[in-house]
Amino acid sequence: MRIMTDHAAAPAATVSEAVADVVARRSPVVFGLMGNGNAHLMARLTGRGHRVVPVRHETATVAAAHSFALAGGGIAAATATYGAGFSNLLTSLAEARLARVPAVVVVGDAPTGGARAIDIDQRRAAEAVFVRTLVVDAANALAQTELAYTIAARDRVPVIVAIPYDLVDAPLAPEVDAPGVPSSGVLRPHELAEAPAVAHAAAADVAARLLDAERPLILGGHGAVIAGAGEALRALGDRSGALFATSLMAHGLTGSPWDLGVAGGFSTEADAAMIGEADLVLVIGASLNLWQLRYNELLGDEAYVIQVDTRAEATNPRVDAFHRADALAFAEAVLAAMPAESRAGWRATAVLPEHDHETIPELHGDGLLDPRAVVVALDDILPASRSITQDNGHYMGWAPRHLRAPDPQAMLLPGLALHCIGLGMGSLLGLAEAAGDRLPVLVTGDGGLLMELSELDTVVRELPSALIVVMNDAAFGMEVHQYGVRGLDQSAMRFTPVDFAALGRAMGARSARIESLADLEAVRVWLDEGARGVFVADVVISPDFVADWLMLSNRYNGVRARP
Ligand SMILES: Cc1ncc(C[n+]2csc(CCOP(=O)(O)OP(=O)(O)O)c2C)c(N)n1
Repeated sequence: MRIMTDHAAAPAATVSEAVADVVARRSPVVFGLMGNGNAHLMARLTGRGHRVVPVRHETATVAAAHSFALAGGGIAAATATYGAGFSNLLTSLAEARLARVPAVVVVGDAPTGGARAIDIDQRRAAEAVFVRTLVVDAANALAQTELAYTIAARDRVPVIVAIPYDLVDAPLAPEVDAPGVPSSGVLRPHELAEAPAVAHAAAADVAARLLDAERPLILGGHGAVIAGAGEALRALGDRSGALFATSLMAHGLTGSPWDLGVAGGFSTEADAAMIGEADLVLVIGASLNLWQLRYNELLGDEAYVIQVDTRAEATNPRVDAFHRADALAFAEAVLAAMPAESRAGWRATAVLPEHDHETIPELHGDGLLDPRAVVVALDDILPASRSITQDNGHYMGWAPRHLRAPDPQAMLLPGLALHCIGLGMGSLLGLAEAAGDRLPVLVTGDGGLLMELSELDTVVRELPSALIVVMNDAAFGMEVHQYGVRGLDQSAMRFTPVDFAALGRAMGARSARIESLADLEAVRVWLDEGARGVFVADVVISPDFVADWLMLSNRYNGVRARP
């Protein structure tokens, strides 16, 4: 994380200055785009030397704050003006909210005297994406902004701080306290703020079942990442001889050599088959959605499934026993209920599948690159100290499967909650601020990148080092392989190829067009020379190659290929 030392600032005299000063104290970095509603706020922040990353589209403000938090940086602030600035950030706000990621989002708002012709009902728009708005005034600006941070941290949600337009430059009045912390934010039906204490009997029962099982498996999810339960789960697995698997959002959760990787649609056949052999599955902080369960094909019929989660109830009928608890507290309680000596358990006989990269060809039948071969090659080239983020699209299974990451905070997959493309560049900005010495890497598609191409300017301007890998199939590959394959007209799915290497150079990045694995030498040279500045690798992949996981999904959805 780059820490900036703020200049000493005179005490806040206005509403915007008061909000800015709380933001500067609580957020190491602010991602913003200026307009009438937040000009005073942003100028106060930049004026006092606080780290502000000015972006080119408001989507990137919350997307960056989202990834900053997930990468371990803390709660970042995002800021935009009222009306158009606010509506531009709704998509990334919705994603952060659905993904349960904390952020404080400071926006302009209609004046206190009433809405003008240009105003929209921002509070209702925010409520529609389950986000709470705190409106500040001259007497509560400090307290309300502090409250926003308290709620964001406690409920793991983005919270909006709205500054009415007539108050942006209003002098502060004697401060009155903001109302106390409300018992809940704008919660969705299955969400509850706090989990109860762990019941000893439940922990003892799970401990006994883990030790009785022949082939125990621990499947950790994002809830376990949030709770910081990785080490405790690793200890639990080591004690009980269990194997591990994770959800997509918990990639590398335990760091154990006994990890079968991401469970579900992105598993290899061999890993999925092994997961299917487990006779006891302890699911901790994972939602067991259809994709995670590989369309209900992942777990064996005989497996006993225990789910531990902060949600109100089990999220899948496959669950035999449900315990509502915090992942870390529960893992520690189960560990405490076990004898001190470890047993070999499943590890005595388990042989983890080797990933046979040799069988992946460099080129697909059309003579263009096989995306899997590129990702496997990149894994060798990239330094071990790396932080990866990825946009969404047809290519999205390869990075979680083939790229190693030092920990779950270094493999971010924004957009999964809302099923959204176009958040990758914003995510890269946030990831890079929190990544320290790790090389920030974005894997994106040509469609996703073109949606947020303007942020290439921000990335080049703001990041000392970053690699952007464009999986360029000159198509909305996801749509081609889901809908083109059904016989739908493809005119709005396939495009004239875009030269991202030229675009990168024009925007001030180094770049290369990658048409063979040998062309990756350009990336290697850039890395060897110190990875200075931004490198755009325009990887020309086959538009015809279809991912195994998409074929799985098509099979499940009854999609039949038509000419
Ligand atoms: C904001 C948004 N708009 C549209 C979609 C539908 N969509 C999902 S994947 C995709 C194609 C993405 O194309 P690209 O980034 O090139 O990746 P590819 O699928 O080709 O690998 C589209 C349009 C979406 N998920 N989100």
